[in-house]
Amino acid sequence: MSTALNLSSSSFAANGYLVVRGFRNRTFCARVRSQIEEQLDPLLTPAEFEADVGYPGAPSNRESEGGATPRRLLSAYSRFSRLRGFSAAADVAEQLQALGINEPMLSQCHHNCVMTKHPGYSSATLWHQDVRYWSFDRPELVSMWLALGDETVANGALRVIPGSHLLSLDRGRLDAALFLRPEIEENKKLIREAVPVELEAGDVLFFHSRLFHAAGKNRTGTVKLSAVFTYHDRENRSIPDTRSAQYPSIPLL
Ligand SMILES: O=C(O)CCC(=O)C(=O)O
Repeated sequence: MSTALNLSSSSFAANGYLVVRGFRNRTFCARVRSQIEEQLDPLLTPAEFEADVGYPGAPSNRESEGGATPRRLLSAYSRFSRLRGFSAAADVAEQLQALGINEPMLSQCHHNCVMTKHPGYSSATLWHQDVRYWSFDRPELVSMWLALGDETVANGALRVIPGSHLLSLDRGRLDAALFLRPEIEENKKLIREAVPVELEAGDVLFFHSRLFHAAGKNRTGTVKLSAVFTYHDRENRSIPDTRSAQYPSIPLL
């Protein structure tokens, strides 16, 4: 169990993200990685492939070179016992409460995955807000990103635009898939404010569902593994008949 909580919510409220260093130790991360590695070769399902998302740098289809590269191992809560324990742990609940999620519920519908950013065929993720495809009463969810190894710009660490969760942008600044249109002058200015979030194994990034973020390809020779879970308040319900309501959420308290 970690004691590395950061219970100050003011920087999260202003910036839309918070890094808590050393939330878990390297031994824990190594144990989680070994559970994950057992499911990477041969690849166990459910999984999402780089070829499925069509992001820049992704193989064009599953049959092309690199087309079998996984992007995420899905349903992490139910398939990895160590991540199940971690994602619903008391200190996670306490940290989420400090960030304004009073009665945290883990969504099984969104994230709930291990991101597997492979060398060679990983893609870049353009600037987006996660909540764009999610359906809740209020767009106020928090995701928790656990680095299972070191995350650097070279292996595709996340970049975030501090404070962008507070912006309300005209629809015209986003493309058809709701990514920021990089050719627009105002967007160029916004993107210049971005900062990389470099993490060491065991560090955790909490980020608001409206925070604009992006990530590059993995340009190193080693796969980058990160576990990601999303939480909402019990009072912030998913809209019936949407993808967000497909599976029940898990109460942490
Ligand atoms: O690691 C990446 O490529 C970015 C992932 C991401 O932003 C997301 O899944 O929302």
